[in-house]
Amino acid sequence: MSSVQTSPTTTIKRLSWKTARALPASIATPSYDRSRVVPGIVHLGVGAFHRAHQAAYVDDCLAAGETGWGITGVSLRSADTRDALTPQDGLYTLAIRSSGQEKLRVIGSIGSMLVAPEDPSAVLAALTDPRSRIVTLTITEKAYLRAAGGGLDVAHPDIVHDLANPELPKTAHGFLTESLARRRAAGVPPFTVLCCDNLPANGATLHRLLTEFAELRDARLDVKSDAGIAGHIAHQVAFPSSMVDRIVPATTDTDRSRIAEELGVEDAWPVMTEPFCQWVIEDNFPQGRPAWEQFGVTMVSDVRPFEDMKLRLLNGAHSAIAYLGLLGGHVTVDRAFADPAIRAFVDALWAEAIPTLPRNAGLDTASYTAELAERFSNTALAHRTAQIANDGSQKLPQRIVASALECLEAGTRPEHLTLVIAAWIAACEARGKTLPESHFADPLDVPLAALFGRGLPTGETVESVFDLAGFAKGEPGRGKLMDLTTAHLEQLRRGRPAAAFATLRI
Ligand code: CS2
Repeated sequence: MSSVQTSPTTTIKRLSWKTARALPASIATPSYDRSRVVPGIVHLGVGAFHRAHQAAYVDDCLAAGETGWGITGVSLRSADTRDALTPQDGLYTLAIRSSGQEKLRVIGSIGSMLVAPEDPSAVLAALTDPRSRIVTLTITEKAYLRAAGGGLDVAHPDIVHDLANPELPKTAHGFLTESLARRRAAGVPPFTVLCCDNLPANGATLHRLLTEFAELRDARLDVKSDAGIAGHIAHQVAFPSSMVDRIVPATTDTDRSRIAEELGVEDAWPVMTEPFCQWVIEDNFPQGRPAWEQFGVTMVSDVRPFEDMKLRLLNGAHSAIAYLGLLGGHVTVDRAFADPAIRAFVDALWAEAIPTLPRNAGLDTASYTAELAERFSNTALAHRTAQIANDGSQKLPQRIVASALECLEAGTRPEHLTLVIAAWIAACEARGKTLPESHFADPLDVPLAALFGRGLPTGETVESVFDLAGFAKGEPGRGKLMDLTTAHLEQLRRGRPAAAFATLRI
């Protein structure tokens, strides 16, 4: 039996299929026979979000008797999740937390785990296995390697590497393209690619980026376009878009100890989440799919309205709360949201963004924002503002900049939206000063630090940041957005967010 050595004298049993049978009755455990489950889904990016969301839906399907959809989890970077879960037979605890309540459930849908940098061939083998009919992804915005402006970042070292070494890829693009090529050569139908990241039109976006990558690969291998893999990916592979939603704060050591006490055995990596869970998927799965709709998933023909509403209202507000919260000294979302100035700001932000959402799509924005307000007030989650603050340059385009540009087109002034951009810049500038140096991170940290080091006037700083991040690239409203952002950043540079709020008369 696997175990954890906690001190020279005590050995605590580890969560596993065997120990799960003896857990307290209040904890739900998988009731299915895992030896009958075959791997049907390969998931890239097996982090906490996937384990709180998709893996739980698949666990429901397996509990209902499906056997063809076990998950092979792949980490594209670190071995941490594999190291934590493999000794537990892939099992882990999902803690569903609301103010004053916690429900525990053990999830068993992840059958095995692979670490791409350790063994890229094993990942390619899993992706090429004819039983793998769906590949899902939660690799975060930055792993799509988009250049400023949206196309593939062809100069990125990992893209350059993967084009030169197609059999030893590092990126999702490299793995997907090589395995689709091998499947085609072996006469195995392509898997369906289901993107689950917070990008607009995420399936279509990945489809475009992958086709671009495959075109470069074909050109390098000197393959004629009709024989190349790019045409196959462009025309024969399905990329349904999906909207995913569940708030998943990072697990802390306190969480680990509490869960171990509840279970009576050690779980090296339990996942914390909220009761709310939503998944809306475009129903385009030529090789079949689990009966997700029986477990609360909404299958639709066009995910766009749901996606826009979620990105602009939930994620947009999250980023606002994160940066304004950090500048105002709030460590968690619920504490920041309880600050009357931030709460009023978020209401005003929603009022600005809502008119940019698709009309006649049946969206009920009033109940959506009321529910968001409840979710943001969940005191049991302790969702850190610094966690959401990560990767702002990758997140703000779809959460904030897109709606701000549409406000301008419609003739309204996106004052609150541009204040979020200014707050992101101010929070980045504050690191190493009023905020700890590595409080949060961004792929642009190195050029941003160089830029801030030049001590430029506010307007020039804003323009350089827009250039670096590609915000509103080529858009007629870019100048106006920069002006509004500059006015807010002037205020924020002078003091606390209160000064900037005052301009907005909050
Ligand atoms: C958050 C999201 O960290 C972030 O950027 O806004 O992870 C958010 O919690 C999820 O999208 C909720 O579904």
